[in-house]
Amino acid sequence: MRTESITERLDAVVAILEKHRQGHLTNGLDSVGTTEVESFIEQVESIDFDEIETLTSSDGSAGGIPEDLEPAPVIPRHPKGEASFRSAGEALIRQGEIAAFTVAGGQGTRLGWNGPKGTFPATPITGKPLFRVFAEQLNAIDERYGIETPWYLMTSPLNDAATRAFFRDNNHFGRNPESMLLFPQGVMPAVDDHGRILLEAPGVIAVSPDGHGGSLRALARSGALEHATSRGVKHLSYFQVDNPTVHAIDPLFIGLHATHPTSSGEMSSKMVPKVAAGEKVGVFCSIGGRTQVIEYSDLPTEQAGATTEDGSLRFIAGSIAIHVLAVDFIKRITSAGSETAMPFHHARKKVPFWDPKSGETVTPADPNGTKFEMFVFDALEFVEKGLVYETDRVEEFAPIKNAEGGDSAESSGRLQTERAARWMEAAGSEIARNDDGTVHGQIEVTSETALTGTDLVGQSCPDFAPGSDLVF
Ligand code: UD2
Repeated sequence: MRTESITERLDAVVAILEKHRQGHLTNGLDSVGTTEVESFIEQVESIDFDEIETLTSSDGSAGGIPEDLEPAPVIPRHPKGEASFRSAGEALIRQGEIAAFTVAGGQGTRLGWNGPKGTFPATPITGKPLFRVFAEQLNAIDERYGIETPWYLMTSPLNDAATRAFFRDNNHFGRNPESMLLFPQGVMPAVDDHGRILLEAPGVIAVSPDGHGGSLRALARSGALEHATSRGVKHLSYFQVDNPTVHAIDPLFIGLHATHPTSSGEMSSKMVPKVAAGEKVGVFCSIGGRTQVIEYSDLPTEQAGATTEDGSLRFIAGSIAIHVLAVDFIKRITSAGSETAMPFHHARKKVPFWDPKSGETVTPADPNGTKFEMFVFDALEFVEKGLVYETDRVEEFAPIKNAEGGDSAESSGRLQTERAARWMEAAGSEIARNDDGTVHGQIEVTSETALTGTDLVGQSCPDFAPGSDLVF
């Protein structure tokens, strides 16, 4: 229990602010109540001002693209020894060494959905929310391997309560709540162009989530890594909340990560070949022999468009933000005093702020501030041998990011149907297709029925009447 009075704590906080030339943050504090003052004190106490000073004294550029940039080596689909790598992955799953890890702390601004993104209806016919899609996959995995897969779910302070309520209201979609750990990610203050932290309202500092890269330190701070260790979990299968076709736990990928000679078993990633030079996905590269991702916005147009002799893109390995990370690796790079701190990226944004002169909140028309975010793929820099494995876009990349157009619920729904149709066709079913090759109708295959196309082979699939909605 704290023994200092609120006045003493406030005095200490004011001194810190003055020292770091952030004294303006106390503007308007005399107009708010004691509870608000206390929460202001807590906000200030949680800020690492030295970190902010370091960040604001640089422009955030990574120092340009290195000259020795090469495409990263990629393990192709159906690699040599596929069956034995899959068995190795299955053995790890069966031994309880694998947990699922979903990052769901994003604000989902582009989607325009009023609630956590994981509550968004994602499947084309029954409109199952994203969280349910993942929970059902894990239920099927548990059933198949006779285990209870721990599920770590990172929220943000902005959507944590709503996410918890959603799971509670839906009986955790059949998951044991004790095997689920929800925890909020950290936040970072937003600054103006002079490095001054912005106020959202009197006594309220403008903060935003610290990026999906913040998930690694959030795993450490929340006790999730200890939870994992105490259950014998060695690796986390990492995926984003926006992709309903992700294979939440993929035996082959896990087996490659843990046992392939070109992997150090620390962090592995999936890629799909980019469809166009300008596609908005990070690209796997090799720098000084280490695998890394260059974000699409940082890859110069010249390199993004460069082609090989056969005309395909030279930097073709698009990151779909699916990784497996070893628990020990995350511990190592997040431990106190670690020299492997991940960098922050600077993003110029429109940040609404409270103006003490007018006493009003201003919503700027143009970017007025900088937010700081970490990216999880920057952890690759600390990986000795980072394996990249190619997967098929239809098979597992149908993200929902936008309200309409590309990467929307509609485009994702079409991909989900296409995947189901391919699975059924491979199992011998007839699927009616339109002249342009798209499926004439919609199909949803539940995880209980099949986790992959192979699971359908030998099952009798129902008939698919052209133009119908088929769920099975
Ligand atoms: C991300 C990748 C991009 C590509 C694409 C694939 C970055 C910077 N870009 O693009 O290279 O792989 O995904 O779909 O990663 N999130 C949090 N907390 C945060 C910010 C994000 O949990 O503070 C989660 C968010 O809920 C979502 C995911 O991270 O699940 C992706 O975030 P995004 O939508 O900002 O990334 P995007 O689509 O620009």
